[in-house]
Amino acid sequence: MRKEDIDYTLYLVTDSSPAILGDRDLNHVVEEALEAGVGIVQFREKKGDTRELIEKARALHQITKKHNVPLLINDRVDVALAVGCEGIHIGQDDMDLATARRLLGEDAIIGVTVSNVEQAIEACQGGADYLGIGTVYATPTKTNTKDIIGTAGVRNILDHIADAGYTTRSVCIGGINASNVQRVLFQSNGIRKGLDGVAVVSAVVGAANPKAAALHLLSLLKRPPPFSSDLQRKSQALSETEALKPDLLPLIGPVIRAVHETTPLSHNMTNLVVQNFAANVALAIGASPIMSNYGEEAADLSKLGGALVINMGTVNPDGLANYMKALKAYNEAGRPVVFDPVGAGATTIRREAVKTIMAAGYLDVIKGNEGEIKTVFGDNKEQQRGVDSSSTLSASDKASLVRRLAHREKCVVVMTGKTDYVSDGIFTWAIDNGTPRLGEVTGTGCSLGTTISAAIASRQADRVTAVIAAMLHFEIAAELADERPDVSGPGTFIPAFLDELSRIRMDTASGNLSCVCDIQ
Ligand code: 3NM
Ligand code: MG
Repeated sequence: MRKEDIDYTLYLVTDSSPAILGDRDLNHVVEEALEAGVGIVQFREKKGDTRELIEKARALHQITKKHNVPLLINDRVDVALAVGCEGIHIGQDDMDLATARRLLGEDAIIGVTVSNVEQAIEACQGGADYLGIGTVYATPTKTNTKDIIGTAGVRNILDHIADAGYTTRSVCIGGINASNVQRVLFQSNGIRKGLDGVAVVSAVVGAANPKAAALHLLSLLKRPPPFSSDLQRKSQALSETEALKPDLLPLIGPVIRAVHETTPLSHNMTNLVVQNFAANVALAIGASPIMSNYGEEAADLSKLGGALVINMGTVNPDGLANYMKALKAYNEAGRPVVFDPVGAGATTIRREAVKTIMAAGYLDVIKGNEGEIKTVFGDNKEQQRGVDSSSTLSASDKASLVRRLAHREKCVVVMTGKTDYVSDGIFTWAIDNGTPRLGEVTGTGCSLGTTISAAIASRQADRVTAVIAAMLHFEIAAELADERPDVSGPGTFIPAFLDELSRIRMDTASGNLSCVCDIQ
């Protein structure tokens, strides 16, 4: 088989430890995985005498040859030579690439494990046939991993090797399974270079039915994830430099009208302080609110065509477990999720909660103030440069931070403040609507999350337009309320604000909206 014909989509790495393989037979597991469509197999055995390893590898090679799929040996060049299989996979502590290449020859497939940009460039330069990029997520299968790099780390590596002109094939590894594979692929892919596939151990070797597990993974790998629609379309259609920023203003009214006409469910997992206010805001804009913090309920609620708000306002261990359940349910249903990392940087617990939530699922919108967005951004070492958490950022730094986070997470990011910044990772908008009065009453930030959730539920195919429409609706209502003669302070502001939200909705629905949107 020619090297360029190798199908890396689903790459199987073996493990014979009882914790993963159990009492299954490894040859049988590999055979089943091959029947399902695995395109490359690595025999990875960290224990055992050389003779035994060669025997096992020979048996596996008979099986992989039948399926015309390459077999690689982890680390052991001698075993690969003895068996005459197609190649090896080496880690950073194994034999160096140049020596391995000299011993095995040009035709051998040699893959290299890399976890940072330097290692990746070196491996590409040295003529590796593919990169195994990891560790994506902490995994019980390999506990001595040095770096957990997440999808942001994978993407950073892909961007750098593409910039350096390499087209080396690549897979990622570490904690990949059916619940995260689509998101991992989607969020890892750089603009110019994507992954060729994913490598798994336990998701297939440890599955009760390895064939069914491999088939399921392949079916997920081959179809676009439910949350990718608009961003994927955009990043394919636009090159960063040529594109003109779209004018969203004509699209704002239709979003407000769509909420009015479809009455989308806004499922809020939020804190006690703001539940009542957020529910009233939802009603005022024409949405249907449900305030449910019970994760078990989310599976049913996610099927009702709405969107979820995860508001970390009063996070606790039970709450966190509930968020994760709901996030999973909404991701599986392909319905949008808005994340409001309230007080993200304030405590160690909250910083950890942000990481846990971000690793647990795909978030369509991340909305926070400057400090919160900085915290959400900051857990990526490579990208933290230039972002000093104690400083207040300049306008252009804010815009850039929001764009980079949206680009990294492939989602929409909102940074609220006197000027709000919104980005889809490609373009960034600045919104100057709103009034300081919003800061004088509690729950306005949280109910903005609710407003966004309703808009995005109605307009999932164009998330950034939905988000901006929601923000303009919300902030212009606040301006109009604040200007009213009957409003003299925070107390009178609240009912006037709810009235204006509702009035804008009704005026828009009847085609009579006229207001000044301060957006660029
Ligand atoms: N290499 P699972 S992580 C073999 O980071 C291996 O280089 C890794 O197992 C790396 O799919 C890993 O069960 C184990 O999480 C992956
Ligand atoms: Mg190794």
